Amino acid sequence: MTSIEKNITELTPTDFAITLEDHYGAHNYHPMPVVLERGQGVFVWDVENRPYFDFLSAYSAVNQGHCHPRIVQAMVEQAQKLTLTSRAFYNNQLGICEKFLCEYFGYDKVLMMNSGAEGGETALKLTRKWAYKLKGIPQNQAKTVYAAGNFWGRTLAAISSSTDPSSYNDYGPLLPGYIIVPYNDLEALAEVLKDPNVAGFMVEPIQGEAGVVVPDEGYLKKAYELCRANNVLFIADEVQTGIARTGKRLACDHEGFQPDILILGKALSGGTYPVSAVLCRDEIMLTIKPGEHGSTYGGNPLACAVTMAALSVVRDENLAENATVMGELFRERMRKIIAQRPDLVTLVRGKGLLNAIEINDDEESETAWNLCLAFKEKGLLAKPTHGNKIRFAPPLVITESQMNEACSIIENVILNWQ
Ligand code: IF1
Repeated sequence: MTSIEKNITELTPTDFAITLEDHYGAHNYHPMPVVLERGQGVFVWDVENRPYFDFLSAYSAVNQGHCHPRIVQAMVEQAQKLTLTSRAFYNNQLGICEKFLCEYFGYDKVLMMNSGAEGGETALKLTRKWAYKLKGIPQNQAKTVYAAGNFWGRTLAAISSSTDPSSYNDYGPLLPGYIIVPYNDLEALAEVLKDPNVAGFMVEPIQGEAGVVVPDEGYLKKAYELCRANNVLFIADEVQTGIARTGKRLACDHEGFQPDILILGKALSGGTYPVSAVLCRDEIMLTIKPGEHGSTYGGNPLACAVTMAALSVVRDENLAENATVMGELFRERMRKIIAQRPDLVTLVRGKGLLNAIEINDDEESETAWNLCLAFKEKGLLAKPTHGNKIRFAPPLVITESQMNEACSIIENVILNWQ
């Protein structure tokens, strides 16, 4: 027996799982000390059979709730028939899924990939192709604009736009051709758009990783209009905000405009399978020719079956409407807590069921982490972001009584905090 095998034999199921991950897995995460085994709707259970409200929803991938029966059924049925063909051949699910996606979101064409980061990469490649083929930018001169605080994944293209050193430190050289402007700043955007070599502006309608930063009302629409006036593509990263999370089909729907390029991921599969998609007009999509982009798993029949089921659930169960109502209830309850403990919690912000509270402590302090540990002890899972913010994003299927119960857990912990 190796030393690890000797040591793990007497551990609790929780410590056993944590010890194995620690010993054999890369240390690229710092999870909360809870080991989950199953999930249903808004709840997950740990290996000791303790239930928790899931107020992270796998970073908004599980909008439809854990193991939604309709999605799982579609998955199992398709998995028993055909899972992967590669794009070297046609499959009978891709076309109907592409039609479904185009009609659901109102675009001419869609390109399916797997992760959100790949969706972002695809959008960037489309933007550059469009810049050279149609806008007439000289080869290798195209620039793309991003907002400070952006997060769109871990690939080199994604971290090249990051303003967070923990994302990009020691991974250079990074991609050239990037411009960063402050978020929620139209003047700064207008200024950089004057450069004729700017091809696109990629932005999250609400910045998730940055701590659920909601821009001023009208910012997105005006940014879109500025892009339009300068023949620059507006690329919406709705990987986290899309699919009813903020109370509308897309967060951009709140301001009534259609992004030139739309990136979706996460909840496209309801948390069952990695699926992402990029949607745009023919003019943009058809700049990419056969052999110029793709992936082995992108658009596979299993992904397609799961995607159609996951989006049908969002529509049939009115999840956007529920997110609006439950989000208002949540923020109202948080405001009452803040009124009693302004020394500990300074504000609540968000839209629909993408919300965060800010803890009255600097980003290096452990208060938010310790609060999350206390929530966990009382049966609710949430995670701090950027040190002093706690994101709350339950599955959109949450009921009013479940929301009230969850808010009471948060309330009890905060009001009794020393
Ligand atoms: C991690 C946060 C969330 C995203 C937006 C693209 C992607 C993401 C707006 C890439 C991914 C993640 C991934 C996860 C942590 C996380 C996150 F904590 F960083 F802030 F969700 F809020 N666009 N978000 O939020 O999608 O390639 O991961 O499928 O640890 O990287 P992906």
